[in-house]
Amino acid sequence: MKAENPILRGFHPDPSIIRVGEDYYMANSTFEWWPGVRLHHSRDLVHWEMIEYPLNRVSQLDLKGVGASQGIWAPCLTYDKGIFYLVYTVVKSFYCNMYDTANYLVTAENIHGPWSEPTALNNFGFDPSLFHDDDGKKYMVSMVTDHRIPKKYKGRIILQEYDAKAKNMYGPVRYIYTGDRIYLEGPHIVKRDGWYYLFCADTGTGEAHGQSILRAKNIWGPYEWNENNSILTTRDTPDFPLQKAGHCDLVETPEGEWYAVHLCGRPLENRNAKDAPRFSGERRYPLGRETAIQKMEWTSDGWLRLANGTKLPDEKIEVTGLEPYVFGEKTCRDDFKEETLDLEYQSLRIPMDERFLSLKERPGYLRMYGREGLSSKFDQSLIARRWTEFQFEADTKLEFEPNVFKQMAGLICMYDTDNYFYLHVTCDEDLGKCISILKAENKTYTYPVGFVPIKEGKPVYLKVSVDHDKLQFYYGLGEEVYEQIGPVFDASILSDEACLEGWFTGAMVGICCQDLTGSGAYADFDWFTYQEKGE
Ligand code: 6LW
Repeated sequence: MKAENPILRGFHPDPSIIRVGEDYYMANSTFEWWPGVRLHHSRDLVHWEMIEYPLNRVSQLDLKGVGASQGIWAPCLTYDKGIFYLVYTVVKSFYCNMYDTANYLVTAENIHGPWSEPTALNNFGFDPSLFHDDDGKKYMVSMVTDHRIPKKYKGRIILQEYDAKAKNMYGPVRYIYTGDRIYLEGPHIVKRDGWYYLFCADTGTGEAHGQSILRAKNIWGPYEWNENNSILTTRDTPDFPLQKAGHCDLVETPEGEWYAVHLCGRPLENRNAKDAPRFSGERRYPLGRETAIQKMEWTSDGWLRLANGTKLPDEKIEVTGLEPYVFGEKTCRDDFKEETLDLEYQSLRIPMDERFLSLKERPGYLRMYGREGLSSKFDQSLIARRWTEFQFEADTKLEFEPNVFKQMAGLICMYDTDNYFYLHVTCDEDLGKCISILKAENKTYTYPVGFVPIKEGKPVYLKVSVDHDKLQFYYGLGEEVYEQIGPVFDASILSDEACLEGWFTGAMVGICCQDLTGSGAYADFDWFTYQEKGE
């Protein structure tokens, strides 16, 4: 059975994986998108199904006001004696070259929840990872970087004990890696044959990214450096289709095979890429950082390496010893007939509760109440899903009768609150109901087609078609017959590389409604589709 990389497509960075019996679970970062942390399930490491967001109550996670690419960073999922543990960082500000990085822990007896209220961990690193030792002790390993002093004190790894009964960190905080060789982050500890392995992402998360391993007989060190580090990287192979490889976590199958999941990025071969100098940020990755899987092996002298004998990830790997376990195909069309929203959708920073939308008010429709504007980091009425391929189409049908220019509803392709393409229905004092496109590129706003009047009282069909770096909108009035609107946009601006405030997420497509008058005008969405298109 072959796993085709990436196994989780579109914005799914910082994977953390566990096995519990026959089940594999993986957690990924969600940043400012609500609810927090995506959990996927698999039985065969090839097919994955999205199952849960463990941080789904405001009492657990309050993201109002957080900046782009802040919020939830690098969750770590572990399991010990019947309990699931999830530790993660919540970033709320970046100032003076410093992130504040508060760490939290939630637990559950069932992966589907309920997940506990968070315990704040008095620990000052980020990318926390919990390690459960055989003697019952628990440790938290995390990374500390001090950006106040350029090049100094960067990428250090700290270790401290965690007291599960008292729910607190205790004892000394010790540096087990002081940053002398390479910049390390995203640490995990793995124990095997009497060795403690410190398994870390190295050299940032961009095109120079890699994965390194160190080992010690004592958990507190000293840790021995592996002379083959980085054991996984694409930093020397710019033409390789999976770039940015690194930030791994390990899992062992019941048959003793080892696999690593890691983040990677598929570069868009857009006009910027051709002559761009390496690591210039000109090569763009609108699908964000995605999750891939590699087969690993232990060498006779007790080090870990890729089973393919190189440092380069495989695009496809053979998974052995596990029975195929396939999940039902998901349809690409959502008719909003269910009682709850599909798990693929996320909202910005806040839950989409009844203050923002209703699936009951008009059965078969998603009624979305207009709230704050698209720059708001507080109460936006918006749901979106990841772009998962370079070619796709998404469309929606909506009924919306705005009576002032401050009311808008439509279809959006967005990276963050400063970068998006928004095809929407609104109202103009002179023209009446009209359709328009708002483009935001790092806070520069334009209306490339102005305002095109349309008839009142008719449903509007809105569609976007994305083909690599080309993004084209369409609309139809009263019936599903589309005509092109607006220029071909450069889709690559919706990427970590192009957006100035955030660097860690990926492009999304969704629907939203704004009413800046505060009177709660609503739009009724009949359906939303997202369909990948083949090469
Ligand atoms: C993650 C850290 C990182 O916590 O990016 O560049 C953060 N390094 O490992 C977000 O993915």
